[in-house]
Amino acid sequence: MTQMILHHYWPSPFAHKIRMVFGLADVGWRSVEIPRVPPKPLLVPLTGGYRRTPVLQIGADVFCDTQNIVRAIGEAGFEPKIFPNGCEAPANLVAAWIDQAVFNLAARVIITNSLDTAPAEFISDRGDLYFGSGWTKAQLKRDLSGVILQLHADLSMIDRAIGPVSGMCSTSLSYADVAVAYLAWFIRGRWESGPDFLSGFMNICRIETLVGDLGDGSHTSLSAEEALSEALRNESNAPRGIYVNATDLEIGQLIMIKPQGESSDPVVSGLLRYLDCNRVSIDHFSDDTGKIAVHFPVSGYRISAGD
Ligand SMILES: N[C@@H](CCC(=O)N[C@@H](CS)C(=O)NCC(=O)O)C(=O)O
Repeated sequence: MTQMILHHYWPSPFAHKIRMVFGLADVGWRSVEIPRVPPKPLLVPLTGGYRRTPVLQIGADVFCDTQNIVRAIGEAGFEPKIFPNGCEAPANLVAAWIDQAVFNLAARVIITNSLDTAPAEFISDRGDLYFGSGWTKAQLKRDLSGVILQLHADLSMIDRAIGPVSGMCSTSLSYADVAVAYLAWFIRGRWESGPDFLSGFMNICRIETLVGDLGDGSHTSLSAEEALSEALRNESNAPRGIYVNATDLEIGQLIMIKPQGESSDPVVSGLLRYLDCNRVSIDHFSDDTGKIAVHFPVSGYRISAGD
């Protein structure tokens, strides 16, 4: 199998989650650094327009969103290391809740605290992405203390669920612990009160250290241009078909995909290649990549017929 390529930037917390999964499963990978804000002209030919970070490329297959990326890494033979003792279902549930609910609270706290110090272009981009178009600095500041309370409540729940020994969902570390660790890494590194805030959660800190000690696998650097030509040289062998009853979509039909919720994420469209209850895949073509398959998760995404 061709070695996996992670398109990411080093300060990205979601990318850090995937780098820690590489560490957990001892995966060798290649690193393509992408810009922190659009335009991302050497990334979007691979994704059909999806602009979030990270993205995983395996030849002519491109996986968007970390829940889908982790599934793809598991399918490449690393499942037993990512989900020891068959803990896949509870680990995915924990990670999904952290990604969708708890991460957002942490992002609100961190962005609100950097409103007056981070570059204006960055704040404006992330505000539209995470809070939708109507957000204001004044409202974020008014909401801050309540958001910190919610974050505290969620971290307390996580801390109690971990307990004083072993991992959260298994006797050894799993993807659930990686999800806890990336959240802690984000809060500790990007919020000046983060280390103090986290010091009240001993079990979270224990997991953060254990996962951090695993490192991030071994990687080499690759240019974005080389990654595009790798897509061009390869062909996707990803399956075709519809394996879910609750849909009237058909193979080959134009569909639209967008992350759920109020955000400035662009809509991605393409011809439906595959759909099951976890994954939706489209066929995509660009001059830079040739024919490729782009894969998204179903959970957390709006999928509809294209017009
Ligand atoms: N649900 C997505 C969320 C990814 C996400 O929001 N990533 C942040 C970076 S940590 C992002 O895309 N920020 C905007 C950007 O990089 O352009 C996932 O799990 O991959």
